[in-house]
Order: sequence, then structure tokens, then C-alpha cells
Amino acid sequence: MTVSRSTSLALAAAAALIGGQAVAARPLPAAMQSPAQRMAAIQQQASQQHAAAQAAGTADNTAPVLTRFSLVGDVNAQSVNPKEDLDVTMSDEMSGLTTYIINLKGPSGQMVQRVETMYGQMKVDGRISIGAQLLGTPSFSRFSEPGTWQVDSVFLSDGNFNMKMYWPEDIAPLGGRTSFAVKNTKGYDITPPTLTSGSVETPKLSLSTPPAGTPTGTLPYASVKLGTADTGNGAVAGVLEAIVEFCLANQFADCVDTIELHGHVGQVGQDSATFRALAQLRSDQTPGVYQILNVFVIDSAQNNVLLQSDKLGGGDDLSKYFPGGITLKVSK
Ligand SMILES: [Ca+2]
Repeated sequence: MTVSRSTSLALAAAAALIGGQAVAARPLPAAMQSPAQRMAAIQQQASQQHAAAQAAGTADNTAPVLTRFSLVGDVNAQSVNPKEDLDVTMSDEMSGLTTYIINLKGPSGQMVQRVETMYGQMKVDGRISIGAQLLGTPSFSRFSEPGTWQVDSVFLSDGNFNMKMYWPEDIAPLGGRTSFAVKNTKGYDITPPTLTSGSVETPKLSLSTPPAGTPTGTLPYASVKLGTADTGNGAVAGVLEAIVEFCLANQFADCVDTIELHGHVGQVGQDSATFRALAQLRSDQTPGVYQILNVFVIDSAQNNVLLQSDKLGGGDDLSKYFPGGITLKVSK
């Protein structure tokens, strides 16, 4: 089981990935990755592109630079769309900035992130905001942990795939403010949700049998029913989403095909929720006996749990949660 609320653990995993040691043989679907894992994937891609660009002998060999970084003000988690402002200067003199990622870290390791991609911009110089909900997730919310937050890292890359990661010790010498307070008087949630039960509602599906009441040719839906629970720290964010990934494994336990089911909970703040995760099969879905590979459950405050099947290299016995079985047979 991987419980993700610790940035340092996730960053250690990211560092291992960047260092060329595979963290997991099989990459997780993007939606199951922590911010640090997504960042590591971006870095890894940039690194490969950089190597290709170097081999091609193109001209820009210097990474973008961060020359100003100063956080402005504090965050009131109970305000409408809370965010933290940053005065920043980032530039690249030749091929221009293409990506910046700014990570802020809470007292217990929760991460708020801003990721931007652009083209041909030589300089970002001014005040930007981090953690606003309209800018994507993970963002601040009324469930954010109160206390002292600080900069975790800044990642920059340019049009020739040169990249640089700035860590707190690289940012401190710039002389700006690198920490700020999050105020939250109404409780917060840094506690991951749990899976309490599950059942595969469609253990056998035929690609040629449409769901009841639908026209001939309609592809069938895989369905898993999940029971989940969530707690918090004075407030409960409640389960937001679950993803169940099925794998058709070959004799080396590699997935030759997968089915990714998604389920959403409509209401924030519930301490338990039972719901379905669904996916319509593809017309070219490989027939065979699939089994559950991963179950990912995330709450509205981005705390999440990842269960990985011990049948396929993970550490979790999923049959404990799925007493009726973890398989789904797909036939033509
Ligand atoms: Ca929670």
C-alpha cells in the first residue's frame, strides 16, 4: 500500500526515477501519480529530449535560470479560491522557457503545485499565483493544513530541453521570502481515504454482447462497485474519485492490455461513500482473463491511497477487499 501525503517520500521516488533506477517496472496511469511522480516523468522526458538534442548538436546548451523568488502574503484556507502569490523572474536567453513547475510544501508534506507550459517566452518576470483552483490541481482548499508552508522546488526547462531543478538551498541565496503561513480555523484533512470493500460486477463480458437495452454493436461496460471511507483532522474532505486498473498479464507478469475504470463521488465531505467505477471496453480490447492491478482512491484534499496487487508485483492482497474475486474475463 502506498499512502501519498508525504512529498519527501514521493520526491525520493522521483529522485530514484531521475537517477535511472526504475521505481516500478510498470508506470502508473497519470491520474494515479503524485505531483512529484508527474514531475519526475516530465523531467525524465525532458532528460531524454535533452540527450537527443545534444546528440543532434543544436545550439542552446544552457538551462533557464531563476533569478528572483519571493513569496507574497499568507493563505486563508477558508477564503474563496485560496492561493499564494509569488514575485518571480525566470528566463532563458536562447530557446526560451517551455515549462515551469513550482511546488510548495505543507507542514506534513502536502504539495500544492503550479505547472505551466509555454512556447518562445524568453522571460517570466512579475507576480504569479500558485495553488488557485482554476489553475488546476493540486490546489489550496478549505481542507489545507494550517501552519508554515515553504517552497519545495522549482523546475525549469527550455526549448532545447535544457532543464534545471532549483531546491530550497538554491532558492534561499536569492534572498526572497521562501515560506508563508496557511491559516485554517475550521479543521483540515491530511488523512488518506481507505478502501473498505469491492466487487467486480461484470466478471464476464463479451465484446459482441451489448449492454441490456442498447443497440447492437454497443460495447459492454466493465463495472466495479467500491466501498470507501475517509477521515480527516477536524474536517473530512471525503472520497472524490477512484480508479481501478485491470491488467491482462502475459507469462512475465507484464500487461499486454489494460482496462481503466473511473468512478466519482458527487458530494464533498462524506465520511463514507459507495459508488461504481466504470469503463466501456474498446472494440480492439484483447480477449482474455484480466485481473485487478491497482486500486487508487483519492479524497477532495488530494490525499490518496494506492493498492497494488501482490499477484502482479505489488504488496497488497486485493482478495481481502474483493472476496468475490478480482478477475474479469473478456471474450469476443
Ligand atoms: Ca481524508
